[in-house]
Amino acid sequence: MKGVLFDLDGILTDTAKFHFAAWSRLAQEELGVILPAEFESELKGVSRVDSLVRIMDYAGIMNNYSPAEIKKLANKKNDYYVKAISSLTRADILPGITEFLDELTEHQVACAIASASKNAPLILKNLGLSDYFAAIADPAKVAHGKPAPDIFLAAADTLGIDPKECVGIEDAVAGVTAIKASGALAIGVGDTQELKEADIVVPTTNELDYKLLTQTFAE
Ligand code: B16
Ligand code: MG
Repeated sequence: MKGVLFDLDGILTDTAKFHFAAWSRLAQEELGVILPAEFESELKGVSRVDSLVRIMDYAGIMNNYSPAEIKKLANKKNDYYVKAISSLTRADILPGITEFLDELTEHQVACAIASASKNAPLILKNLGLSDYFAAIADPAKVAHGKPAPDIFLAAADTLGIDPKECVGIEDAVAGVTAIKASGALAIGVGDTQELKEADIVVPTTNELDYKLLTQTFAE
């Protein structure tokens, strides 16, 4: 095992609540709909524009907007979101993550980010984690979002490591599917049943450690 490909939202920090708050505000102000709570998990790993399309679909107004108007709405949501994540600090790193990254550094395992978020560099900076990652795959440069493997393939490629020698870590079903399709081994963080496609599932980020990675590889 030579590399670890990290999802960001839900693995390094919990930004789903900020995404949901920003989408809820936009939906209420601009589309006149209240989003049900389920949208918080339904939009995990889904790209910005695809999230908006799903929300418009829910509101039954998809056909009323031009591509330019959709872009404007997506930008407005991003303004709300960026404002919210500006308050992120080291205290917002999920349990066990810093220790896990220290262990990987110690064992000279390369780390990359495979996130759908175009805000990944800013989030890493605010969390003080940028230096742990040799690469951040650019979601703007990949053809297909998760569950397609593209972002994980791009992350492994930027590290210069074969995906088969990598482990991907994800909290979303679409993300686990993407990891498996890339050829990397998948560790899911969350519900065993929901993430059953993963090679191994742990309940929280606290259980992530180097030993678990080597065990997953040995199986
Ligand atoms: P942005 P991940 C995903 O990140 C989020 O889970 C998803 O809710 C969000 O819409 C997407 O990034 C795009 O984010 O609007 O910041 O570009 O889970 O793939 O790290
Ligand atoms: Mg995620």
